[in-house]
Order: sequence, then structure tokens, then C-alpha cells
Amino acid sequence: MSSSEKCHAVSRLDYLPVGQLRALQLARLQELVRHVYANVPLTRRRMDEREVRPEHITSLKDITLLPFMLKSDLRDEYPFGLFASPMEEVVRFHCSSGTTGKPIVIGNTPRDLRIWRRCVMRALAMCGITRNDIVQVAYGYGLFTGGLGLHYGAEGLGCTVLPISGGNTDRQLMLMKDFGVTVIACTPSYFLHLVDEGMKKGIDFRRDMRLRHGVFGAEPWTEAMRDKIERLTGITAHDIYGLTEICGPGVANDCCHRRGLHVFEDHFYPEIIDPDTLEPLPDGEEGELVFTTLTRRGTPMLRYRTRDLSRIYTEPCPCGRTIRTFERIRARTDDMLIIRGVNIFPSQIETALLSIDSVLPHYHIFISREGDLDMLEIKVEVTAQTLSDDIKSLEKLRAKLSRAIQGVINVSAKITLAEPHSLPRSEGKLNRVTDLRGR
Ligand code: DLL
Repeated sequence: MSSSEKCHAVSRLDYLPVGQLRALQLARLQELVRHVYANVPLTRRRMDEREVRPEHITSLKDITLLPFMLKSDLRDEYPFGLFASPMEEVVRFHCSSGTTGKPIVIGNTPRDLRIWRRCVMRALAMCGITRNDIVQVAYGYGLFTGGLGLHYGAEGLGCTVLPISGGNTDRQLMLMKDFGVTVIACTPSYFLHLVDEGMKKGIDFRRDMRLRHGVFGAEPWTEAMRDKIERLTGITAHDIYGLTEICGPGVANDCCHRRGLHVFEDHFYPEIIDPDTLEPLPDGEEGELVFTTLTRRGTPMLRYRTRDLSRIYTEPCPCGRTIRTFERIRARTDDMLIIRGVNIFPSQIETALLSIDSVLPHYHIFISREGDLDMLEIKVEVTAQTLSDDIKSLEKLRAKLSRAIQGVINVSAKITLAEPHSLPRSEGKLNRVTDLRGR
């Protein structure tokens, strides 16, 4: 079997010859710019200020003539200022709450929803999921895009869907077992919580469940976390990426080669920019991911700045797909912690911690200030067996963890070994950082 056969697909668009793909993107970009210019006053004003007209877009490179869009634009134009289609054509809202204030609002036309569903189908097929699978959708249903996004994609593929939403962990475990669920879709941190609660009840995922795949996303998670999840449960853990502003899950997904996330670029045109200068960066260089929604009509986004950090790979993927790949999201620009003047991303800490065997994949980062000095404390769960070791062995483990952390981030940390099940869990996205400095 060739590698491209092994790596399932439902769309020939994944494999279009590159020239054809670029021509399709350009035609779609031109149509999109005309649509947005005609219907979104904010973008029209910004294009007019730059003296850019839709007809100036004659090549894909001309995308750089267009203004960026930001989350703050969605907030400022709340609720419907960025809608480019009349309300009678909008059939569904989705919102993302963010941390403060008003949510951002996205409107979907029937065509937007069809395209989104199709992208999630392509993402799930890429994971090797088929109509023979039973899919437990444990992302939240409602304004969040995770539940309904995965739901319609899995149904579109012909899978049997268990639309359970997030929470109610006991029932999740019972139905997963009794229904012979083969695919779980939720945040990686909620899956870890399910496994953890299952273990408390004596459930061994390898022995007692039929689960083969996890479709995990909506929050950053490292390769080290993927490795822990797979070793703990025997499933294959796939990475699905997306954001409300662009549609929801199904913007990109990893294939069986795991060389980054394939972006469905016939619908979502990716760019990488330097977040400080806003200049486009060449493929291969790390920067902020920017997307243009080539085919959306309800709330289309031109050059939307995601705040997610990544790089576009230059090497083609052995699966044969011509749609490009970008590196898994390591961090968001707004996740960066500055500790004693050093820039640190939580994912670096996760990688260092999880490289050590006796550590469980549950941790929390605390930052505080003593006098003028930033203090970093990391609480990490270890197995009950490890905790019952003598003081000397525990001391050794703490020192090992401390060295691993220092080696990666170059800042010393106090390590606290915590009992299993003692740190916060989440039914959705988990916040693993408490910064007490500003309080
Ligand atoms: O989290 C959509 C989604 C639902 C994606 C289910 C995947 C699965 P928002 O709530 O708008 O939408 O959050 C979007 O979450 O900008 C990233 O920072 C982060 N994110 C999403 N997927 C991943 C991923 C959904 N696979 C924000 N890896 C994005 C890392 C991710 N971060």
C-alpha cells in the first residue's frame, strides 16, 4: 500500500496540482475581496485609505496590499458590523467568549456551513476515520464551534455520532464502554481527565475500551503530551486545529505522517507574518499565522491575525497532498510569559516535564513575585507509587525535573510533586498557568 493510500482522503482538492490550486485560490480571493469591499464598511474604509481597490488584486502576492483584521475589530464591530451577508442569508451564529468583555460573533450562511462540514470531513478522513467508526463528540455543543463542528463533519463522513457534549464524566465513560466507541473528540486535557477518572474506577482504556482514535484540539498540546496520551491508552492521538473566526475546527489537521498540519488552503489561505513588523515571512520561518477565508460569505475574514505561532513547511508531505502544512501550534503570542526577563512558553515547560517517565500529564505553573524577583513554581502530579518512595528518591526526582526545566527555559523553578488527581481538570480548554504577579 502506498503511503498516500494509507493516509485516507475524501477530497481530490487535497491533491490538486499546485498550479491549479494557486489559480483556484486567486479566483476565490478576487471574488472574496469584491464581496467584502462591497459589504463591510470597515474594510472598505481601510482599503480606501490605502487606495486599494478589488481590481488591484491580480496575483496571490497582492494579498499583502490588503489590511489585516484583528480580534479587536470583531469586538469593536460587535455584534454584526463585520457581517458581509444580509441576516436573512445567515442561518447560524457562533461566538467565542475570550477572557473579557463582549464575545466575538460569527454568522454562517448555508454555504459556509456546507464548506465547514466538508473541511471537518476531510480532517477526520485524514485521521483514518471512516463510516465504520462510532464518534463520541465531547467538545461543548452550542456557541463554541467544537461540538457542532465535529458533529456535522463526522455525520457527513457517515460515522455514528454520540453527541454527548462536554462534562458528565461518569456518563461519558459508561457510554464509551457500552457503545464500543472507537473515536473520541474533545480537548486533550479533557481526554486526560476522562482517562484519569476511568482509572479511579478501575477502567483500563487498552483493555476495556474499543477506542482507536482521539481528535484533539482547541488548546496547545505538545508532542510529549501526545506521546503520553498514546502510551497511556493505546489510541492514536490526532491534532485538529481551528478557530471560531475562520469557521471552527477543521481549518487544518495532521495526516498519518505527522509532519505538521495540512491546511485546507482551497478555503483558508495561510500566511506567516512577523508579529512586530507585520511583514510577511518566507515559508520556513516562525511567526504569527494569518488566514484569509477564501470562500466564506457570512463573516469573511481578510488576513485575520490569529496570534498563533507557527511556520509553514517547505518540504512536501510524503502523503502526497499538495495543500501545505504548518507546524503544530507551539504557543500563542499572548501566552508568552516573561520570567526574570526571559521569554518562556508553557509548551516548553510541558515538553521538559513530560520527558520524565514517572511524571503524569497533569501540571500547573504558578508565577509570583518575591521582592523584585519573579518566582516560578511548577506543581506536577506523579504516580502514587512514586510518592511512596523514600525522601532521597523524591529529592532526586525533584532535582531531575528541575534540571530538565532549567535546561529548556534557562530559569530555575521550584518543583512540587503533587498527588494523582489533585490538580485542576477541565471539561473544555484547560488553563495551566496562574500568574500572581499583577495581583
Ligand atoms: O478552539 C475551535 C476548535 C474546536 C479547534 C475543537 C479544534 C477543536 P476558539 O475557541 O475560537 O476555537 O479558539 C481558537 O484555540 O487560535 C488556538 O490558539 C487554539 N487552538 C485551536 N486548535 C488548536 C490546536 C476553537 N490543535 C484558538 N493546537 C486558536 C493548538 C489550538 N491550539
